[in-house]
Amino acid sequence: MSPIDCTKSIEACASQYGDEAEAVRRYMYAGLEHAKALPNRGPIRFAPEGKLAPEIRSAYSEYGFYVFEGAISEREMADVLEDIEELRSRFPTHPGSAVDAQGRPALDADLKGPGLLWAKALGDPLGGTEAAGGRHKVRVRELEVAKDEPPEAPFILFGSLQFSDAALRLYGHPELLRVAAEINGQDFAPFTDVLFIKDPGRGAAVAWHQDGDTHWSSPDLDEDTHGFNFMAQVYGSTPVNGVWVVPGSHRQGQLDVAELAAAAGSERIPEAVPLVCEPGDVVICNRQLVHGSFPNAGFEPRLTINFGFHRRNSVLGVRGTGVHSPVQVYDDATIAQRTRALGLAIEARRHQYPDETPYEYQPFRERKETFVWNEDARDELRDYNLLDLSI
Ligand SMILES: O=C(O)CCC(=O)C(=O)O
Repeated sequence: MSPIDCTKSIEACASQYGDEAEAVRRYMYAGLEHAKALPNRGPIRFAPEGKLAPEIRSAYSEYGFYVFEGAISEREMADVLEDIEELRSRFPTHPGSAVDAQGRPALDADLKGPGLLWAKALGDPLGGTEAAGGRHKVRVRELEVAKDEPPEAPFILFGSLQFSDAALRLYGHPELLRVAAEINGQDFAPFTDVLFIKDPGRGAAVAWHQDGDTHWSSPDLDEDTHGFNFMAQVYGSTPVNGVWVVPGSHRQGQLDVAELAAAAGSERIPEAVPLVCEPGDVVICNRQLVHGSFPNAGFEPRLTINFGFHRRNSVLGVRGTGVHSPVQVYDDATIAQRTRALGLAIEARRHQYPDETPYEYQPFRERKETFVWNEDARDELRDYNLLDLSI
């Protein structure tokens, strides 16, 4: 497979920025070169004694992200692509609609929790708003959509494991789960799972921000306190449609993103690099990194299957902030209940890939907790994300 050539998209995207076009062009090409030169990409590798290869661990620690190239096999990618197409056929026809294009109930009809979030096409729905505790302090420039494009575009699908069997099976990926255990401990806890949808010519921006709300002023804060997201790339990711991150910012505590933009004199933070991926790559991305994405004014789609994990002691006994789920204190029982999705994922994956050694999650082993994957299990997943561990 030849790497994605995004030059036409960079040119088309830059041309939308008027007198900033040349600056955008230069920023995107420089970011692309810088990203490719960083020593934080390659296949998932484990050392002979089974631990994550030390150079991967240290590169993740230094930069706050690592691109696991080809982490999703061709076989699994075929499953993912087919599933995503089917999933999209169940999207509501437009914001507020309860039916899909075939008149069936839309995939998120009658949920208690959030489903599909739409955004103004090529807009910035979050920058400068109070959403998610006001973490997206600076608006990024909104771009003009073509006249024949709909005014709103699908943006984020919350609680994705209940809608997509392929996303559920990916959640049980044994090597990714081994990485999760290395970073967050064998008793790691779940976070949230969403799809970020950035259709070409439509996908909205996610203004610069750091994730995480609860522990910034803790004396014990360290680089891994607020966990990480795996960002699995279905169609790849480029400077035009992808997430940009400021390498190393996850180690600097809570930063003032407005100040960073003011110092840059524009929304283009000079130290940032794009997550450059081919289809099937999975990025581990520290939630404390300064990160964001621009409106996708290029020609390539991006769809990220996002799923995160925490250290247990970052969530146990902690009062959530309500960003991803209703406010509550996360006790052992709540964490165990939310973690059932992981047990179902591992079991669903075992059905699909019987020749693979399933991941063995330590708390299930200790509790002798077992799972069955069937239609009742699918029902159990409905609204599972109301228990997201939102810190
Ligand atoms: O995928 C994107 O564009 C934004 C992702 C993001 O902000 C996040 O995962 O926190």
